[in-house]
Amino acid sequence: MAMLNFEKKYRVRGGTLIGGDLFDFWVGPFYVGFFGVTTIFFSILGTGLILYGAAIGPTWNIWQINIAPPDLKYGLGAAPLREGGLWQIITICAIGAFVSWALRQAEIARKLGMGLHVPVAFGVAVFAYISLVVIRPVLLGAWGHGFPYGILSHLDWVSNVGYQYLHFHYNPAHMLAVTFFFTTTFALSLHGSLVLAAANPPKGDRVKTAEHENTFFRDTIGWSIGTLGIHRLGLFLALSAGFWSAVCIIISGPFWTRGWPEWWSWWLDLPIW
Ligand code: BCL
Ligand code: BCL
Ligand code: BPH
Ligand code: UQ8
Repeated sequence: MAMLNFEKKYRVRGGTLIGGDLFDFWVGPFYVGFFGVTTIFFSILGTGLILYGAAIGPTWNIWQINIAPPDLKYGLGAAPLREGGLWQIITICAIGAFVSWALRQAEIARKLGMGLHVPVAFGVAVFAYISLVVIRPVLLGAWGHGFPYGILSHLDWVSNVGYQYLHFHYNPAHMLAVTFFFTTTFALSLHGSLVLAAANPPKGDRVKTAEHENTFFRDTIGWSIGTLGIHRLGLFLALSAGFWSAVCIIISGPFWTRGWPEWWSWWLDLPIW
């Protein structure tokens, strides 16, 4: 793979978080690093265990392969391998792989003298995953509350848990999360289309500038958030979507056990009616 001059200049040692210059090198385009090795370790072990689980399971049908968490009776204890123990080890591998991935991103950012925005943003996705398979199960007292690892089975879990609270759409944090997801897509579609409109003029015409972009939205809606502002807004919207998703599932069970529609009775109970 061709290497840019810029990349040659920045392929220097140092900036690692631990271990000095242990594994501080590149393989082809990939930076390795200590956390690259731990990523590979957890990913191969976790994926291997999923394949092993499929091999001892009833099917190789890709849609139906399912690695289920332990029965609720095992509480927060370790379960036998075939009865949820596999799920527990795979969960440890997944968290190990995701955290290693974020730490490797942090090392790459430090080498380049960049901010840690990307690993921090990824941290919100990891937090959402950990809220599903660690935080909520621990608060409810059983690993059995985690979601099963299977393409269709994990959808069944979402549906079942949703109906357990009668109508999940009434969960206020779910409303915030859904709204942030929609708003993120809205913002990215405005941003992508605006940048392409300015940067892709017809043949022979000049590439337009940020001033044009600002003016387009001043003419349209009376205000422009600016070229830096749209990226701040996008990051805020996307991280809010992930954050409120984590909140909406953590509160379902540990803090609210009835149907979510009932939660809204506080509105009818206001003393002003
Ligand atoms: Mg899910 C759908 C993975 C948590 C609700 N989900 C999907 C599929 C994919 C997936 C199979 C497309 C996702 C996508 O494009 O994302 N889900 C997945 C993973 C996790 C996860 C890996 C996780 O936390 C580790 N899903 C959850 C939790 C629910 C949930 C429990 C709330 C978030 N998910 C849903 C619903 C749907 C999915 C509802 C769907 O309709 C959709 C589907 O079609 O299901 C059949 C965006 C990310 C990218 C575009 C980046 C690329 C990601 C690739 C495609 C992931 C491949 C995963 C692979 C099959 C898993 C095995 C890994 C190997 C062992 C290494
Ligand atoms: Mg809901 C959750 C939208 C209807 C029940 N629901 C969510 C949220 C999101 C949403 C706000 C999932 C996003 C998320 O958590 O991402 N729901 C949504 C919408 C509707 C909807 C838009 C709709 O009707 C239009 N939901 C319903 C109906 C209920 C319902 C009413 C079912 C009947 N909903 C639930 C339940 C849950 C949600 C139950 C949740 O648990 C879920 C939630 O909030 O979870 C937190 C977060 C992202 C992740 C968890 C992914 C993490 C990825 C990790 C870190 C990396 C994976 C790497 C991968 C393995 C690598 C693959 C290999 C490479 C490709 C090589
Ligand atoms: O590198 C990246 O992107 C290119 C990082 C990443 C990110 C980042 C990255 O920097 C950021 C900022 C986000 N994701 C942000 C977000 C959003 C909000 C904050 C949120 C909506 C979101 N990511 C969601 C998702 C989803 C969803 C919605 O389901 C998926 C599937 C992903 N993100 C996926 C990814 C990866 C492409 C990448 C990333 N987000 C992280 C890659 C990584 O961690 O690699 C190391 C690990 C492996 C190569 C494999 C590990 C295998 C495990 C050991 C076994 C599998 C276990 C698993 C639990 C089984 C699940 C089965 C399913 C069928 C349910
Ligand atoms: C066999 C092997 C892999 C050996 C490796 C050797 C080795 C020992 C390596 C160690 C290091 C290590 C741990 C490597 C792991 C390699 C693996 C397995 C990687 C998996 C990669 C992965 C998770 C891929 C998924 C990608 C995917 C499906 C993304 C979804 C679609 C999206 C969102 C695409 C993003 C497009 C993109 C590249 C954006 C980046 C970008 C942004 C965000 C941007 O803002 C911008 O403008 C400023 C850009 O332009 C500069 C961008 O490019």
